[in-house]
Order: sequence, then C-alpha cells, then structure tokens
Amino acid sequence: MSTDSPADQYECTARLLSVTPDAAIVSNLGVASYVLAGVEDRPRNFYLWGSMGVTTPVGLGLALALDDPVTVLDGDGSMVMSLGALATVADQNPPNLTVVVWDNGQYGTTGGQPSASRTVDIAAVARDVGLDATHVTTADDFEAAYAAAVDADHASVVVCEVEPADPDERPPFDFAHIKRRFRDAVGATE
Ligand SMILES: Cc1ncc(C[n+]2csc(CCOP(=O)(O)OP(=O)(O)O)c2C)c(N)n1
Ligand SMILES: [Mg+2]
Repeated sequence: MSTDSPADQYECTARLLSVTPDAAIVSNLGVASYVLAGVEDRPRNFYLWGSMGVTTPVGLGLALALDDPVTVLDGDGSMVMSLGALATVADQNPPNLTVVVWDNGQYGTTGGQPSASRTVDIAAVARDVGLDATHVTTADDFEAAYAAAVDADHASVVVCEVEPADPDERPPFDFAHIKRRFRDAVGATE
C-alpha cells in the first residue's frame, strides 16, 4: 500500500513494469528515462535522449505500427510543449497506447524550473480532445488507473503527480544500440 502524495516516480515505474512486463516503452528525455533505466534497463525501452516534446508522437507512431501494448512515459513540461499531439492521439485512437505523464510540476532535468502544469490541467485538456484521461496522486491510484488504461479498448492518458526525483542512473548513451536493441525486441524490420 502506498497512499503517499505526490507519488514516488520509482515506485510507480516499478509497478507499471509489473502490470505490463512486455510493453514497448518510450520514455521522455531526462528524469523519465533515468528512472526507467534505474528500475530496469530492458530491450523494450526506447529512451529519448535530448529530444523534448516528441515522446507522445513517437509512441503514437509505434502504437499504430505494432500490435504490442505501447506505453509512453512523458514529462509534464514536454507534454505541455506538444499538447497538440493529444488531438492526433484522440483522432487515431490506437487501443494499445497508454500515455503516462509524470507531473512533477517542473522541468526537473534542467534544474527544477517551474512548469506550466501548475496552472494547466493536462488530463482535462486530454479529455477535451476526446481522450479517456485520469489524474492521480498516489502509487496505488496510479497502478489502478494504469491497469485500467492498458485494458481499455481505446487510447488513454494517465497523469500522475510525482515528487521531483534526482536520479543517479542513466540509460546507455549509445543511441544506435538503443535503437537496434529495441527494434530486435519488438520484431520490427528496417
Ligand atoms: C527543444 C528542447 N528544449 C529544451 C530542452 C532542454 N530540456 C531538456 S529536459 C527539459 C525539461 C523537461 O521537463 P519535463 O518534460 O517536465 O520532464 P522532467 O525533467 O521534469 O522529468 C528541458 C527544458 C531540450 N532538450 N530540447
Ligand atoms: Mg517535469
């Protein structure tokens, strides 16, 4: 049981992996990727090093191309940068796509500058464009919302308020290796 609020990003990431051990996961640059690599550096992780605002668009493309469950781990600042992508997700609506937004209220990776998520309700924006979206603040509620989102027959968004984290872990820094390893794991061709 964890009812701590805001939630712990490590704990939520670990629970997400236990709910969907085989999901293809696209993780936002910075903290989302650092935490994911710290919990488990697996071939089905596609870490975005350096590219801000494209995690949800990349995840949408993968969900349309693959039959596997695809999970996006976005950041609040990056999601705000590419809010329009939510409209395209709603329009295409792949049932195998779940978009998680780690909402730490800041640009954590670059030093903790406050982000617009303090005033913008990302889940409400997602609902306004037609998506099923929830906003949770504890690990228990996150796990339940994530499991329901994965089971749903439409694309879903789960915004999870998390405590800012300052991870020591890093994913591999070899981008070609990450790409090849991921491609092999999901059975994609060139
Ligand atoms: C186009 C672009 N602008 C700015 C940056 C610098 N940058 C890297 S991570 C980051 C913050 C991302 O914030 P958020 O999505 O909330 O994720 P968090 O770091 O909080 O997990 C910024 C501004 C970048 N890499 N690319
Ligand atoms: Mg953030």
